[in-house]
Amino acid sequence: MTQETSLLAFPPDESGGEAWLRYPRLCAADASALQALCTVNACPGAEAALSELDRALAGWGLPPRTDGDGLSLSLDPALPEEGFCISRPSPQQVRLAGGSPRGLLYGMFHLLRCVNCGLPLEGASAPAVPLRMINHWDNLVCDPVHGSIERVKGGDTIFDWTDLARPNPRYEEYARLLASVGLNATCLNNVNAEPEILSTDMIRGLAALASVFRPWGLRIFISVNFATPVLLGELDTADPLDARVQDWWRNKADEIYAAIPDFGGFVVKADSEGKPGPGTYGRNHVEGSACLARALAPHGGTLFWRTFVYGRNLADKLPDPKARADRANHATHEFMGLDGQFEENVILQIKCSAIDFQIWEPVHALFGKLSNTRMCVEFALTKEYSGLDVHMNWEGPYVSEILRSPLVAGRMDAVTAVANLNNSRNGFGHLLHGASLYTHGRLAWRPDADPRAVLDEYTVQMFGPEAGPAVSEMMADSYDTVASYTMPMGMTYISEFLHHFEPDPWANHDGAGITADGIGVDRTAATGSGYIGLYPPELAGRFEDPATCPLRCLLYFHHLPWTHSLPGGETLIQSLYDSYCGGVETVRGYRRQWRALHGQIDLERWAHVCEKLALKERHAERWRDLVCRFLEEISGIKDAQGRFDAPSVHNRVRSGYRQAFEDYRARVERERGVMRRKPI
Ligand code: GCW
Repeated sequence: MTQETSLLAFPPDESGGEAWLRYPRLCAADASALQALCTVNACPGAEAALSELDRALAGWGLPPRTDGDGLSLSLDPALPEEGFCISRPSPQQVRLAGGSPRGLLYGMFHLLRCVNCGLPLEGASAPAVPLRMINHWDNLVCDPVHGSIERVKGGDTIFDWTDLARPNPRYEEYARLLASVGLNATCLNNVNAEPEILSTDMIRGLAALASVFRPWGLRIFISVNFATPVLLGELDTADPLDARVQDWWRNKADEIYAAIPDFGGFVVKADSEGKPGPGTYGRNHVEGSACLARALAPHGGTLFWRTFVYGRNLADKLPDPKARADRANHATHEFMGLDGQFEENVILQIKCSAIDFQIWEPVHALFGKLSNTRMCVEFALTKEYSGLDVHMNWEGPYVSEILRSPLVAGRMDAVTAVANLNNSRNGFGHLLHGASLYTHGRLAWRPDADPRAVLDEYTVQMFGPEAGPAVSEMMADSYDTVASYTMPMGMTYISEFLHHFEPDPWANHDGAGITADGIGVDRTAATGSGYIGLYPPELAGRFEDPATCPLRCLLYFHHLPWTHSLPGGETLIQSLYDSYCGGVETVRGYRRQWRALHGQIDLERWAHVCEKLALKERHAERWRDLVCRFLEEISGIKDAQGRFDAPSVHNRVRSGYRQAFEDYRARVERERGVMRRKPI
């Protein structure tokens, strides 16, 4: 074979920007189904569904659709509003009915996915959770530390915040992508919200975006700063019990709904990490949320009130200093006494876990303490503590475990996640991190779905039926792998302060409970901070005893001596060394697995992942070397195999992060100063 012919054998290059909506030529397709999809008889309201069908037909290399009876699209009010039903009265006929135009749209995406994946077309489905959402942490103004998106590397915001109304074809692609996995709501800006999001200019821009998103069933939410009336200079207080403040929010909501009749509502981060909230005015979360919720209620709007609060003065609720010192306790104690008191249109948005998106952090105990309050579970696709966009990392097994937990399953009004979308060429920074958004949408729709089956759908659509399964194989355990060489066994927070990316155990190990005598945080009810006692008895019983506590969250719940013996007989410290070393070996294996796909995947996407995996390997080695050397130093116990005796290229982190962190702190303080200077 000449060089020329061998190059021609490669599939044509792709940017990855279409993510899973590629519609490549199909090799082993159901020919009569394809033929059926070319002649269509559609009801009104099916426009978006039809436009997606047209894209698919063109991608598959089929003739443009004509009128006919192959595929019929209809509305059936007996179906759930967002649900659909697909039947096949004969091989040449496909019937798709939706409960509404949105149901039809989701049904169309389902149909096209099934064709792409070679799955049977027939079936019915409806979402288990009404609000399926993502939260962007995009900044209106570039943050000096985070840039245009908080916690997202590898790309900038996709929204032009200087002029949201300026048309951009990417906005529609974005809405299609979200709709294709059943997401129906998006909150566009950072929960650390700038007050300008509520300016009249911005509302005009949001209205323009809403009209692009509307055909795709996507409703807009925005994050708002609790002190907006003060920060915009319009009032001298944001006290939620002050009638002027209540009027201000009512007028603002009226203004928004006049421009965006189907506006979703607000997301609020209040009294959290220096942000103002009802606490600023001596009020509680019920009073604070009611003020905004009542403004939205007449328009059918929803208020998401985040529970991510910690470090507040909880002496009244937590007299025991040990309990108070453990941040895991804070949100639960702050909110559990308020159950049943929130307005009907308030949904508490609760992070999946109590500290902050740590790897394998167990389900947040607060979920179990609320029985009369609407709830939303918040995940992070951003991988803030698990490698950002550098480390291939598919969190499906973790997300699925949380969604299936008895504290969460069947109890959520909404499921959301911090979005990892950006303006990079492939939309995610790391091409394979589209799998996170894909899985989020599919599991929000059906929380009990098998995450591995979802991953398989994604990889087949991304890489075809030949390469797809091998890619799934490589990604399936990638979350555990990241844990194994960063923070295994439920260890928390030993990365640097600022970006949570580099290992920095010397500077930051208190949160992981690392001392000369052992590792882990004692959260037991018997001797520790008492966090375990906040779980229902069955779970608490399992977590309380190190012998029954799942290994992957052992150090989250227990402080154990270095020589503690694990079920396999090895000591804790040795098994940590083995975990770090094993993790690096697994990453090397991923590189081999990916290299073996050379020629089966177009060169551009293949080379991109190759490069990312090379970075991952180097960075995994860095984690291994830095953390294991630190562990040897602090425990005084060497690795039995002497793997860290030789000098390492990885030295202690001396990167200036600390200074950058201080600068950031100073900025937060300045902002607080602004708040204080206003007469309140
Ligand atoms: O995990 C922390 C992050 C902050 C984030 C905060 C939150 C948006 O470090 O960057 O702020 O959580 O969830 O509010």
